[in-house]
Amino acid sequence: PPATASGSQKDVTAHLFQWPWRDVAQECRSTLGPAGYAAVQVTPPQEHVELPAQGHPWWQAYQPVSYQLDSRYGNTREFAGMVEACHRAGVKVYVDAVINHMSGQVGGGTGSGGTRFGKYDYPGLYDSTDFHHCDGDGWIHDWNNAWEIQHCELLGLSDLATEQEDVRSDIAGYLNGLLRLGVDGFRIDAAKHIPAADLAAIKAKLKRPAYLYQEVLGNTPIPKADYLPNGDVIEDAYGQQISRVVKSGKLSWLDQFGEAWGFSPTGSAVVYVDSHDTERDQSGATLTYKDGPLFAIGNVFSLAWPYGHPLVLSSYGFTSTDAGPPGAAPDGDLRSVRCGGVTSGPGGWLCQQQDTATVGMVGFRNTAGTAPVSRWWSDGDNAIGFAREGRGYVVLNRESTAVTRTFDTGLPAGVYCDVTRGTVRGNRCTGPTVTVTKTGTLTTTVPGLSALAIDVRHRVSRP
Ligand code: LAG
Ligand code: CA
Repeated sequence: PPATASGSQKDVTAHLFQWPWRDVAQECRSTLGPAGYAAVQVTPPQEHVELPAQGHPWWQAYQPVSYQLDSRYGNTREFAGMVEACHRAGVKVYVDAVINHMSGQVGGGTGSGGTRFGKYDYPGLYDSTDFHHCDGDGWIHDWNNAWEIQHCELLGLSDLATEQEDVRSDIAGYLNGLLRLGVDGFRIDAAKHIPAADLAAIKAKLKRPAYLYQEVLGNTPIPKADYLPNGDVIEDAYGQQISRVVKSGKLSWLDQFGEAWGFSPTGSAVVYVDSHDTERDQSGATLTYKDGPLFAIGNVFSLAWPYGHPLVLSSYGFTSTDAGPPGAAPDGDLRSVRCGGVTSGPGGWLCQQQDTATVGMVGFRNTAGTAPVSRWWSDGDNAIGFAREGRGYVVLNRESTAVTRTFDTGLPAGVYCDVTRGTVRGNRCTGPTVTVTKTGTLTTTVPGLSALAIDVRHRVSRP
């Protein structure tokens, strides 16, 4: 990521799950740019299947029909306008690239751009010879077999023969078209299902530099490390562990959170508390918006802690895991996003990227830059505090009762805005402030199930 004027880094990406391009453009201008997000991750933009009988589920987007940018999220012109608007706002655009497979529609169908297709037949693009055909039903069955995982069908989705030169060229053609429109990078969907060498060959065909982060879930039988020569990897263990610790462990365990936990190298890891997939995981293991203050604690920790490049999920309320985005017309067309959803029931658009604490912590992270963690304190249980030396200080209290104490922040004296509750406008904090003394101490009370964070760019007065 690029260095900012102060030498700190911007490295938070907002994933605007299922947002139409015009709304992403507006969000780049109004929130993402001003808040200091580095990038936005958008929904797969290619033509996709249409499944009216299933109520136009969100996952239509993960079944490509062609590489035309003609989807329920918008057309090529709207996509290009979005990239331009985001760039003007200083926000990069990362595309979720579905290149392991095409559709899983055995009977074929008509795509969002009007293309008629069969499961192994995409006119003018792919025919049956461009796909893998495994024995039996063709699906992946043995999840301990690396060959099967990469050469058979994930969920019955027709699996592209990425070892073939013509298939590689068609995929690279799609990605190059996006790069020509100004796209800055790609989330490689289902990367684990594509041999790392095939991805390397596709990457070698790209005509402009592109940032890649590859979705390689787990480490067996296919190690994430195999993919590091191509770019970054999604470290899915991060969200699992942060969820486990916050839900049922102790925050005091987090003092070495990162590589010491067996995670990928910090500079190569993309991390999240939850993703569009894990927020739908029915086991209840994942911290999601449904967890309220516990989610907020995991989220604040994640943005304060210098491991990996965080992805902030912006999603919508749902009861059915298949439910498409809010307010869609019966034909699947999307209306523009209106924030302000509630966290129960279908609920509407949640717009988590606008939450005061999230915006505040994006600023905190940018301000902290590469400053190391220091001055770690814990109550040995579920309350912790730590500095990003000389740049910021954060307290997380997952106990049910308040913590009152004098924290050693090491920060310059002054009055600071608690960026988890307020924003600085002019020289005033819209939320509560706290005072750091000239010895760098802060005496305060942090209520149960809450957080406090201060940083040197949000100091509202000096002594
Ligand atoms: C991913 N990463 O590797 C995405 O993050 C994940 O959301 C995608 O699954 C998956 N890979 C394939 O790109 C999603 C849904 C699936 C859905 C799939 C294809 O989570 O539920 O499968 O997209 O649309 C659906 C049905 C399956 C069916 C399949 C094929 O749910 O029951 O077998 O379609 O017809
Ligand atoms: Ca494959």
